[in-house]
Amino acid sequence: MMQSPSTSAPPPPSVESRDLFEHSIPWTESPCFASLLEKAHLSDAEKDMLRSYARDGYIVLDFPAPDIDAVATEVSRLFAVTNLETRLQRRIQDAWKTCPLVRSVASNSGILDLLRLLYRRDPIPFQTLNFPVGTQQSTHSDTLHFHSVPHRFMCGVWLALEDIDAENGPLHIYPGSHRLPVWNMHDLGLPSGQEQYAAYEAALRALIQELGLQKKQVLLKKGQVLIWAANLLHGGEPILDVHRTRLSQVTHYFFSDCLYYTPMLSDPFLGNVAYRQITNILTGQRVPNMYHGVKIDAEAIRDLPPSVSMMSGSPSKRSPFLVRTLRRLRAHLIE
Ligand SMILES: O=C(O)CCC(=O)C(=O)O
Ligand SMILES: [Fe+2]
Repeated sequence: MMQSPSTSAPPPPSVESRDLFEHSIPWTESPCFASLLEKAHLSDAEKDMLRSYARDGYIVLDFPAPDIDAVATEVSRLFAVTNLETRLQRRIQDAWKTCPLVRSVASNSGILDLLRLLYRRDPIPFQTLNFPVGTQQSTHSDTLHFHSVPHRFMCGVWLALEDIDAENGPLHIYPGSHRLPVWNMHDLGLPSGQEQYAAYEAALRALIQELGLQKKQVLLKKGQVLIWAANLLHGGEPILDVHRTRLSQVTHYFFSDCLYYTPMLSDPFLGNVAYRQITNILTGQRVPNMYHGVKIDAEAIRDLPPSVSMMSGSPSKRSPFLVRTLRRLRAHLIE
């Protein structure tokens, strides 16, 4: 006798519903965090730190390596010898590729152990940025630039290579703001792309005002580190003393077994996902994009026919209907 498809389908894997909230989001951001923490075999100090990261979305600690001066000297030297364009940009991206000390900061084993505790997955340092002075960057969430599926498996680790005070453009954060929903371009009704960044910044300013979020300047001593959760709102304060430097390094980390992508450049509901091909700074190797335990070939997805992957590939491959829709969306926003 023929069986109906539903009765012949294999039973779903047996999984405690509670476990889903452990693996689909970092445990410190899970609705089950309190009970997960209770079951965890950790010291009281570790539990306190995890509770504070869960509540505030950041922690500050001493960088677990002694020779910060050597890193600071090396990073100033990088800016002294680099070309004019980089000096004007006031940042060097991925100096880890050529500078062993920058790489050693990104690969510090104490930080990696801590991130393993905070995220319960293997951390993957994938980008370094070094700054000679404050960035004065407007308030944003890093989820716009770096995001993962499952969500929020990303964090920033920011090391002060000299003392930071109110005068030399410290970082600012909005404690607890990581618990807000993720507001990326399409969540705000904006089409993807750098052109809409000003609208994104304005939306976040309105959100902060509406919710009455309280800003905190992060005044770090040389050798201190700030770790922040993916969705914590943060930015750079104005530089009050233009003669001051603000030598620093930020390393951005993803975690194992995720899809990695750039939401700012993606329209997921139009089939356009800007996947990232990240390199693990620890190994120098590419990291596969993983979805439900399966390796995803981002290049192959991009080459699917237009009816399947509607907005990806070259413009000539795109569905005319979606091209028109996107054009209308953009025109509407610019009006
Ligand atoms: O260093 C700063 O002022 C901002 C850095 C930042 O936003 C980041 O690295 O994600
Ligand atoms: Fe950022």
